[in-house]
Amino acid sequence: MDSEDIYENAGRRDIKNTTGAQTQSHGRDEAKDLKHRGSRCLVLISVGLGLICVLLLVFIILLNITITAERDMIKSYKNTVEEFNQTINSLQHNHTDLTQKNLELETKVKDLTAEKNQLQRDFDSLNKKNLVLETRVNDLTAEKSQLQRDFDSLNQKGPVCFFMSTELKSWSDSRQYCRDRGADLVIINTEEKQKFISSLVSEKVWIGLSDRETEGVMKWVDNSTLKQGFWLKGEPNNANNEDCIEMNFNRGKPGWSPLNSWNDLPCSEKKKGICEK
Ligand code: 2F8
Ligand code: CA
Repeated sequence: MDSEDIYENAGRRDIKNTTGAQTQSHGRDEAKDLKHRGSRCLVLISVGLGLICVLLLVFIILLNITITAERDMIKSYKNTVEEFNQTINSLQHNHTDLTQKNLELETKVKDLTAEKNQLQRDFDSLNKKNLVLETRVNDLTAEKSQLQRDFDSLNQKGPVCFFMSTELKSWSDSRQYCRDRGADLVIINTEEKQKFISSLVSEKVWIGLSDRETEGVMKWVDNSTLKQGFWLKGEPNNANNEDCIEMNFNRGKPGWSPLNSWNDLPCSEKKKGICEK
């Protein structure tokens, strides 16, 4: 029952009771009571609404706090994401730098490897040249020693002289011819001597070289072995049991030269000999 009904009913009752005074006073009390109850209802309703408002307010405040907290969290996430992005960018930058440096280093390594290979080739080539030069130095040292020995020997012997036998004889008889005169068939162990003897002769002559003892092992009359020969092309060929050596004089012969003039012949052939004293 709302307040209007209450007042309406109360009014109706007032009209019904207009005839009696007792009934009038009783009606006034009821109206008062109704009014009082209506006021209480209003207070209760107001309190309820107030409570609802307070609850709503609390709810709104809590909601606001939650929203603010979530907003802060989102902000913090955003900051973190931004930091991650910056870190990723920086890492990408570093990666690009490192890739570039790696490429540069690879190129450098390639260049250095090529340079190293070139240096190795130069080194090998120089090593080969050095070996050749060392061999040459050794040869020249040996030659110098030989020349020194020859020089000493000549110094001991006194002046050297060469002469040619006057008769045509076998190699042995020609040697004997020289020995009879305090000499022996000539030993030729240098280019200079070969050229010199060659310039003296104008016919084929015996020299002091043979392989009579052992075929193929040429020995001089002082028993030393042959070191350097001045052979005609294709000689010695032992064509007909040929163990004794002549200095050939045939300037028209193909391949002949002052440094290419020796030939092996049968020792029995008769020719003059060059003696050395
Ligand atoms: O008389 C022997 C002599 O004969 C030739 O020379 C003329 C041989 N030469 C060649 O075969 C090229 C010599 O070797 C040989 O001693
Ligand atoms: Ca020969």
